[in-house]
Amino acid sequence: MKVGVADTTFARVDMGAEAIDELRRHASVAIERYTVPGVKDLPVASKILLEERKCDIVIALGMPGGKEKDRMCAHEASQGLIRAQLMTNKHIIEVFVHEDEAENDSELAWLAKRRAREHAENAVLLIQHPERLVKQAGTGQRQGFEDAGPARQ
Ligand code: RDL
Ligand code: RDL
Ligand code: RDL
Repeated sequence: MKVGVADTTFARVDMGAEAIDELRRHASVAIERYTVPGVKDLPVASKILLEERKCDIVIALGMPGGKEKDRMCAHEASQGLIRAQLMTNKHIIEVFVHEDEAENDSELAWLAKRRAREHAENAVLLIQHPERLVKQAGTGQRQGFEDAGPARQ
């Protein structure tokens, strides 16, 4: 199994390194990294990782800033990532951490690292153990902050 890791220099946390460290716990996983300037560059980097560098799945990590134009930028990047998935019929796990999700720098670093690791785990499950995700269906999983958990009657 080969996992592509696409990340950005715009992000204020090295989310790519965090995802790779998590992936390295799985001996059977080969890793290919591609770093671009910002989130809008992630769709083509991801498509190249899937098509030319023969990855089975890509983890695309980025950090939209807190301004309105950054949110627009993130939405556009997200649309591009979805298009790239439909063009290749392969998953691209989008790991975005909005800068304004965190109260301060230390929480931002914590959140970005934890979300990167949890989605790296999701990528491995999607390819190698999809039945384990079926077991988690409807359980209110979140990446980064606490899981929401199942709604109870
Ligand atoms: O193609 C070069 C850039 O346009 C591209 O890297 C953009 O994604 C960069 N960028 C913005 O121009 C912007 O206004 C980013 C953000 N906001 C942002 O919030 N997060 C990014 N890039 O990763
Ligand atoms: O590719 C990995 C994730 O980006 C993807 O699974 C998203 O759909 C996860 N997600 C969000 O990132 C988000 O901000 C979800 C929601 N909100 C949401 O409200 N409901 C979801 N997913 O099912
Ligand atoms: O319930 C609180 C959060 O889950 C919610 O605010 C999400 O929208 C936060 N979020 C993002 O903004 C995002 O871009 C999440 C993801 N990506 C994600 O991949 N996984 C999350 N939240 O759990």
